[in-house]
Amino acid sequence: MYHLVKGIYSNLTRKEEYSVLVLGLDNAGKTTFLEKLKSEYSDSKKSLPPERIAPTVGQNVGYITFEKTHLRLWDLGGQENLRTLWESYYNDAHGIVFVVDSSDRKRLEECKRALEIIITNEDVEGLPILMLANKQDREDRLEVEDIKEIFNKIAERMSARDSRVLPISALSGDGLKDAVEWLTTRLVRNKQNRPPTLK
Ligand code: G3D
Ligand code: MG
Repeated sequence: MYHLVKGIYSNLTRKEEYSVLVLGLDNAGKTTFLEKLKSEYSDSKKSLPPERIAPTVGQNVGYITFEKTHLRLWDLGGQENLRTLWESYYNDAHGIVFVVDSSDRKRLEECKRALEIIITNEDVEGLPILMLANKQDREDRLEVEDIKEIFNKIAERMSARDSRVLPISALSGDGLKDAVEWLTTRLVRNKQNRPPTLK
């Protein structure tokens, strides 16, 4: 009886969890984005203040809960020599967030190439992809419309899948809620193709 009740209880309390990869060039703001998310949506609300964030070597993992959807976010190092490691995470991922530094015009080409490499990988097929035009608080930023235009050509190749470009400031938190809302809706919608992990 104990085991039966315990079984039923753990079935009822099991959590569905989605894994999201936070990718983008180094210095795009991936770690700042993850820490800001943690400070607003994780249970413990523990996060690093911006001045303590160092360049990421390896990975940071953060858990957040947004309107009953549980996300495990992987912030992977973005330096060129670390990008080849991203591939090994694709199979277990449910969605991708690609962070762009809107104020870094010089690296937009590199950024496009990095995104192209991701979306042409067959393990990523069908996954929702959210592109974040970050650092929108900076005066020298490109507007989100300009970023959209640049990435539209790539997005055309993602025909059947959900993709979106949204403006944010990971530093101030502006746009964060819209981003998480868009993402969680798409992850749940894509549940049949990539079922969440049960915890
Ligand atoms: P990464 O993890 O993608 O490599 P980081 O990037 O999160 O380490 O951020 C790189 C730098 O960009 C940091 O500045 C960080 O404060 C800054 N940054 C991140 N997001 C924003 C944003 O929305 N607005 C502004 N203005 N700056 C941002 P430092 O000076 O510490 O290198
Ligand atoms: Mg980092």
